[in-house]
Amino acid sequence: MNKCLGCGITLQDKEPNTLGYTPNLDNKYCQRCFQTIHYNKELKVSNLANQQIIAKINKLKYPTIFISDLISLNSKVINIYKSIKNPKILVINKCDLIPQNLKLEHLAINIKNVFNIDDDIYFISAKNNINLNNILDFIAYYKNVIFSGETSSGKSTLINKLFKTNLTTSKYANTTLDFIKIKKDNLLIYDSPGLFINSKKDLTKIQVLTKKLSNDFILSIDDLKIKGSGNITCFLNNLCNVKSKKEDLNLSEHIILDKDSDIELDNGFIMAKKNTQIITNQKLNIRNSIIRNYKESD
Ligand SMILES: Nc1nc2c(ncn2[C@@H]2O[C@H](COP(=O)(O)OP(=O)(O)OP(=O)(O)O)[C@@H](O)[C@H]2O)c(=O)[nH]1
Ligand SMILES: [Mg+2]
Repeated sequence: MNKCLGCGITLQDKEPNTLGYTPNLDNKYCQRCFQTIHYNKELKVSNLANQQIIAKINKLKYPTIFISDLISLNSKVINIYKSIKNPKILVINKCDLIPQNLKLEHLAINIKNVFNIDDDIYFISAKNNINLNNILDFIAYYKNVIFSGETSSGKSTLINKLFKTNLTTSKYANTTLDFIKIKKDNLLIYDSPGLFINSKKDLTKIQVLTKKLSNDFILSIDDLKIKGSGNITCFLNNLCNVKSKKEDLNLSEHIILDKDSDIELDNGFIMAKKNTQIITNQKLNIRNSIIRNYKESD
């Protein structure tokens, strides 16, 4: 059976409402990919289980290029990254969106230390062709590699850039539906379905907000409510809904930070200095800060 060149699903011409449908089996792309490519339509599908995808990656045993971005990178993502047993590198894509005053080489060192990672870390932009040579070197060395990572991290975009393929890419989740084997010269490349780890928003811009916490004003970032004392800097997906309102709310989680820390969110993180007092409505995931010597000026 032929597979769709865009998303990897097996093509079929019997069930229009089932994945892989195409009215003509001579077509190279399924109808879903066709509509995504030409009409930028979102056609939702359910997520594959992360364990199933990781099990296949570990079974293939090929060195793995794991892709994330600065806003999505958190302990949940790193735990899944670490469950890949193959030789691997961590690639932080979309570096074109990272504020210029964050130095990428410092960030890479801090991320290694904070998350205890021995593998190489590279910041790249698939969109703007930044630092793609490091990825090409890894591929040239190992010859057979798998691209993995969270949905919408830019795996298929990167493969298209590197190998001039026409994989389907989109701003919506779950674009690639199955493993796609690509042979180029003496290389064997696998694209893979995205992992579903964070609740995702389409990342087109990172907003940086510096706020002074107070006990009277409640800062809301999507569902998170936060008050306290001290200064914080938020690095957030631009689509996060941020509000600050004078409000008397009874919040139950109290924390005093004993070192410079980041509060991990699904679509960003909040950097808070040592001794910041935080009161929130949620249990927080806190890590040592990956930002050091942050200077506000751009
Ligand atoms: N700003 C920016 N956007 C990027 C970059 N690389 C990819 N994107 C965008 O990220 C979105 C997702 O890209 P895809 O290549 O479809 O992501 P994927 O990881 O293959 O997603 P799944 O197939 O769902 O797992 C698209 O809107 C891309 O244009 C980048 O370097 N910078
Ligand atoms: Mg993809």
